[in-house]
Amino acid sequence: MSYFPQVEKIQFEGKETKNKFAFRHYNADEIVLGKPMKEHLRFAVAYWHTMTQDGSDPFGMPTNERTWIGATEMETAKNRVEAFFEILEKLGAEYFCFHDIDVAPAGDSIEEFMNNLDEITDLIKVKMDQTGIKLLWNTANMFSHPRFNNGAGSTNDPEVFAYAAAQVKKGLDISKKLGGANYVFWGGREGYETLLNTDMKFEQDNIARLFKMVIAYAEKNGHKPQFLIEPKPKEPSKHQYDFDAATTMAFIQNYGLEGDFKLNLEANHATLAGHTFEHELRVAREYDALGSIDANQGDMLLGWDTDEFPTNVLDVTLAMYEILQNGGIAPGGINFDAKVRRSSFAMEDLLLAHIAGMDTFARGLKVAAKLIEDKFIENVIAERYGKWSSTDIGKSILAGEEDLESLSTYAYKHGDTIKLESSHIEYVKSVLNDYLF
Ligand code: XUL
Ligand code: CO
Repeated sequence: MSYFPQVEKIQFEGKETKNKFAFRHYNADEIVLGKPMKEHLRFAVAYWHTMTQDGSDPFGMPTNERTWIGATEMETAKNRVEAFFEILEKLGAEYFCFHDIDVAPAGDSIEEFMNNLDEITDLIKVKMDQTGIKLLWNTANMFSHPRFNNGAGSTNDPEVFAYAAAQVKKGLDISKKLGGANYVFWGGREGYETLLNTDMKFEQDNIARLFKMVIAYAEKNGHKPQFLIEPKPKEPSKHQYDFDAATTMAFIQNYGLEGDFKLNLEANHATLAGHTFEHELRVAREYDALGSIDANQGDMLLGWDTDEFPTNVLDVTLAMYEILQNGGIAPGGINFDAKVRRSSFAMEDLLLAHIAGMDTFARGLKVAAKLIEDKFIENVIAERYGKWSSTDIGKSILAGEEDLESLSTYAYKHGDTIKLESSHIEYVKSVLNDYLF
């Protein structure tokens, strides 16, 4: 049975097409910088927003029309697997991501939950084998259930810590069964409400303790995906420990988790932290820790995580520039951690929204590739720092031949005749616009 009988596999038809179920820019096999677009972009669909989001918000009831709701929770879960793979295949998206509770009902006990997970992930495996679609990452939802209201790894209750460990162990077993390339930790409630009752050091030590158990188990289990931490500064916690890329790298280094752990960076989380997305990607890249991305966009007029589908070509271009400069995103990918707006409630909006996101990333990729081919940004930067290589004083500072005294002597001699160069930022931005339009 088909959930989208009116839609065939989405094809690339180019910018002029009037067919809304067509790609206007994403052409999977088109070569960009020596590689097919699909290998650069490694698109993934997120189970939670696509299959379980119902369109409700704090002020209103569900709006989404979803034809996979069955008579029981298990029936719905099974229908969702069918529908999800139809969406992946029709979009030509080769990867997917999910939380444990997205795919299987929690049941009435931990045992029932785990059994449900086994049954549904067996079904998912059959679909993966049939279609060749791969698991980019899975994760354990350790933030929705009331037991986690004081955190999971950072909880004040060791029994909750044990429950979290059981969920992660299961997540790793599922990752092994499905050949997951990465495994994500987003610390939804790994943070605090008030320092009046919080031992911050103890909580962070315990998160690291859980992560070390994870590494040990993965090694023993014979399946070690790339572990990724997904930073976010707030929401649902008032303050989350993995605030942004730099804070999370400090955590990773502080606890000696480098290499095993990299970052999964999300655009809307970057903006919530007061950064651009490209800033977060650059920070990760400089630590050799750019693992994967959650593609979406926030609304600059709102202060929360709106998880919109990415449609801003400038932002995506600058993100793709970082990804290309990183040598690509594999074994990570571009996961649409994005949901349709409440008023886009039709089934077909799930396809249209992903087409919009994929087309935007295709455009961003093409523009970023052109910027690299033309060495546009490279030249701007080389020129801005040019004096470090064109002057004797620049060269000798970099060669380690100077100290405070010698530089002080130099400054006394030349300090009043420094000739500054303008950065011409407006000109640079205007030329960048020529690349976009
Ligand atoms: C929440 C968020 C999560 C993670 C996975 O803001 O981004 O969906 O991506 O837990
Ligand atoms: Co995310």
